[in-house]
Amino acid sequence: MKIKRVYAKKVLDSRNQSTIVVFVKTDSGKQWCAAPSGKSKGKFEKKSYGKKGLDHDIEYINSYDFSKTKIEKFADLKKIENEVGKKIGANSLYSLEGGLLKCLANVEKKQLWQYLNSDIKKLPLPVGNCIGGGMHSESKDNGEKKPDFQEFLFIPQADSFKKAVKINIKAWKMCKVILKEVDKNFKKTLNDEYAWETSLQNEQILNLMEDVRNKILKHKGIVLHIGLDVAASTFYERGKYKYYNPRKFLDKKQQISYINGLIEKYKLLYIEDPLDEEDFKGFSKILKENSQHSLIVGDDLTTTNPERLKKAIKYKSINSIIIKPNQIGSLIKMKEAVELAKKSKLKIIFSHRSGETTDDTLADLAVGFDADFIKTGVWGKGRKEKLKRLMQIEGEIR
Ligand code: 2PG
Ligand code: MG
Repeated sequence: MKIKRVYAKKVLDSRNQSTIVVFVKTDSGKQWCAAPSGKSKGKFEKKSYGKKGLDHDIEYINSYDFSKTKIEKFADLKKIENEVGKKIGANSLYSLEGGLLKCLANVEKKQLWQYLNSDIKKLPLPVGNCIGGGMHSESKDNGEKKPDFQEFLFIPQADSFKKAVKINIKAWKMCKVILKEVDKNFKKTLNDEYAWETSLQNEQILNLMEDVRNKILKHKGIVLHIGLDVAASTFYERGKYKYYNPRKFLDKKQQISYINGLIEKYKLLYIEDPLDEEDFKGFSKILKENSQHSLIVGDDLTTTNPERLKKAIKYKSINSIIIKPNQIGSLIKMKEAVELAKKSKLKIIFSHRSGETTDDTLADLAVGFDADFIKTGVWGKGRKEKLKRLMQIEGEIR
């Protein structure tokens, strides 16, 4: 494949902050890929941009001569990483590699997911953020509280992806109706990921979600699971998990038993980052209790990094992993993480970031890498594009 032109520029994400988009022109066609940006980032994520920042990454990509770089297959992205990977950050590298990869698919006249794996038998299940707290939600100036957990998730199972998305939207609308009744501070505002903002406490929300689940389950043939992204590192400080709503400080042991209790009480299917990002051993205590019935998911713990995943496997910390391409930047390393996770029988969840663009590459990656779930939010700008793309793929493979 002959690379004719590579052009990078700034684009605004859903939080109106600048991120990067890269356009790639080759003899097989033109493609683009934009990077999202996280807010509750893991400490071990690769930096989004190089030392001199986004503008410098853009200048660097725009002035680099790619005409002599021969890219013929996925593994050749390594050449890009060797040549420019050390000079730019993870967002820039991901956008560049994503654009090139889509052009490689063009060479074979395939869509990206087909290029990665044309023998796909399943689509991922949608994981939808219905109610939000933590770093993704605003605290109101009048001192109103927000939930300490970051994401309250619904995970529907249905006989099609489209139906599953519809169930999530229905559940999200029902959450609004109940929040209006039970939260006197509810202002119908949505957070970064289009989840409802509320002043309710974690367990009040879980009760509300059970209510929604029971109402929806009345419809035959529907399964609706409840999940959480605790994002525990965001409120962990010097040995304590600091809760504000209601105020309580838990030590590591107390946090583990609190989480185990919630899993049991609410039959949680999915719990992401229940503990701090350095606590591999603590995760393994939660997994040991719950491995038969729940997904204990690493995000900030593993940061799509094969080395950290190896450690999580060694300690038996998790049975599921979040894959966010821009946490690591390198698609080669991302693939390595996915393959290692599969080998160890972990469930795979491809995930959006809280600041999103309208790019839908994530959907093709999730399908092509045979993910079990995709976490994209329920709907809304930056989210719906990925969900629509999955529905389109569903139409093609059925
Ligand atoms: C997470 C993500 C996405 P952020 O913690 O899982 O929901 O948040 O993109 O802010 O890191
Ligand atoms: Mg997370």
